[in-house]
Amino acid sequence: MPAEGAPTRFPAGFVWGAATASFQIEGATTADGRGPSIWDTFAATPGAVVGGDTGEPATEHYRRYREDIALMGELGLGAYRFSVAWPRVRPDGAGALNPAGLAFYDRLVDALLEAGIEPWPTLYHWDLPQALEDAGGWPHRDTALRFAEYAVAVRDALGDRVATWNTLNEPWCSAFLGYAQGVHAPGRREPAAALAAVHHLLLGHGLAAAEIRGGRTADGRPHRVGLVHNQTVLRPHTASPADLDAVRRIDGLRNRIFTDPVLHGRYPADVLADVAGVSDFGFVRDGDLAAVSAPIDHLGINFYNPQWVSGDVRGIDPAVVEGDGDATYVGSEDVRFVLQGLPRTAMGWEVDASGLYDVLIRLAAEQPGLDLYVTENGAAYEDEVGVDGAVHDADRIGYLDQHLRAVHRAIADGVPLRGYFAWSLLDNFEWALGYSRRFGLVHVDYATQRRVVKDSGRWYAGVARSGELPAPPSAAAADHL
Ligand code: PNW
Repeated sequence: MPAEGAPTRFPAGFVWGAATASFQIEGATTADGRGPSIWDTFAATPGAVVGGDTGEPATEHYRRYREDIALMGELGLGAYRFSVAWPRVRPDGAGALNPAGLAFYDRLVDALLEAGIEPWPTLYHWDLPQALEDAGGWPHRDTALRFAEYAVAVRDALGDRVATWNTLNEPWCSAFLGYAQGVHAPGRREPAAALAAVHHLLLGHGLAAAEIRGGRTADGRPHRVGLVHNQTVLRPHTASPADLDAVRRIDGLRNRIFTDPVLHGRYPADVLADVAGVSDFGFVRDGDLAAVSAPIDHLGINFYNPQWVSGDVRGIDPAVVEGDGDATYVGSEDVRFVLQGLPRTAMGWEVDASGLYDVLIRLAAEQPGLDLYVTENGAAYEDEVGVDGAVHDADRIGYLDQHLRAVHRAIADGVPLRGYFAWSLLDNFEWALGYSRRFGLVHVDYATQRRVVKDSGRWYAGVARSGELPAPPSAAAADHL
C-alpha cells in the first residue's frame, strides 16, 4: 500500500494521450476532394441530429491542426489518437485515391512528430463513404474488401513514420447503433443487417490488420496493430435468474460477439442461439474466422460507464428503467437497463470507475500477455467559460481522477495496460447529440473557434508530465462524486 497521501505513480514508459475522430473535429467536409460520408447524409436528415447540427464547422481542425498540436504540447501529450477519414482518402470508397486528402494526414503526422507526439491513427471511426453505403454498406461483404484496400493506401502513405495502428473504433456502435437502432448513421433499423455488419466489420479489421502487421517504419520500428472496442461490464440489477440471463445475453451482444471472433476465431454459441430467429449467420464463409482472428498486438478499450440490466422489470420504478422500445440488442430487445442512483454525466451515464477495473481484469485474464490500452475515457459536463475566462470543470477532474485510479489498480494487479487516452482533446460533434455535449479537455467556442484549456486539461497535463496522480484528489472534485 502506498503511504497515505502519497502520489500514485504510473510505470515508466506509460503512454499519455488524448483522442479525437475525423468527423467530430475536422469540418471542411467538401475540401480538397473529400467525398460524402454516411454521417454527412445522416446529419442532413431532418430530426436525426440534435439542433440539426452537421459536420460543419466542427472545430475546423482540418485548417487549425497546427494550433491544436500546440495545445497537445501544452497538455503534455506523448501520443495523439486521431482517425483518418476514408472519404478524404478514397472519396467514393472504391475508385481512385485522392492524393490531396491523404496529404492532410501526411502533414498532420509530420507536425505531430516535429512536436514529439506519437501519431496513433484509427482507420475507421464511422465515416463510411456514402457510395459504399449506397452499394449496401457494412452488411455487404464487399465493404470489408474495400476497407482492406483503403488500409493499404493509408499504410503506404504513412507507414514510414507511423508505428501504432488501430483498424476499427467501436464496431458495436457501427453495427448496432447504425443498422439496428438507427440512431447513428446510416440510420437503418434492420436487425439481420446489423448482424451481417458485425461480421463484415470484423472481416475488414482482420484483412486490414494482416496488411499492416509485418511492416516497419523507416527507422525500423515494427508496425503494431489492434482494434478498439467499447467493451463494458454488465451487472445484474438483482440476483434473479431473469437478470442473470439478461447479463449473459447483453454481454454476448456488446462484448463477446466482438472479442470471441477476434481473439479466439469463433462466434459465441449462446449468442448465435439467441439470434437464431433473426439470422443464421450464413454470411460467414470458409476462412473468414481465420482472417478475423489475424494476430494483433494490442486491444484498445473505450470505457465510459458500466450498466445494470434486468430481464424482468415488473415492480421496478419506471423512472429508473431505460431501453424501452430500443432495438439495439438484436434478439434481446426485451432487456432493460436500470439506473442505480449513482452520479451521472451530461450524457446521463452513471459514473462508476470500478467498471473500468473489471473490464481490464477480465480481458487480461482472457488473453494473457496482450497489451491493453484505454483508448478513450472521459465525461461530458455542462461547462461554461467563466468571467475569469477559465472553465472550472472540477466534475471532469473528479471523473478522470477516479478512472485513472482504477487503471492504476489494474496495473498493480498485473494487467498489461500500457497507456491511457482521454476523450477528448477538444469539445466536438457528439454524433446524434451534435454540439450539445462537451467532452473536451479544451473548450471550443464554435462561433469564434476560440480554444480555452479547461482546468481538467491543466490537471491532465500535470499527470502526463509527472506520470503520477496528485494526492489527495481535490475536495472540489470529491464533492462531485
Ligand atoms: C464513443 N452508446 O461513442 C466514440 O468512440 C466517440 O466518438 C464518442 O464521442 C464517445 O464515445 C462519447 O460518446 C459512443 O450509446 C457513442 O453507448 C454512443 C455510445 C457509446 C459510445
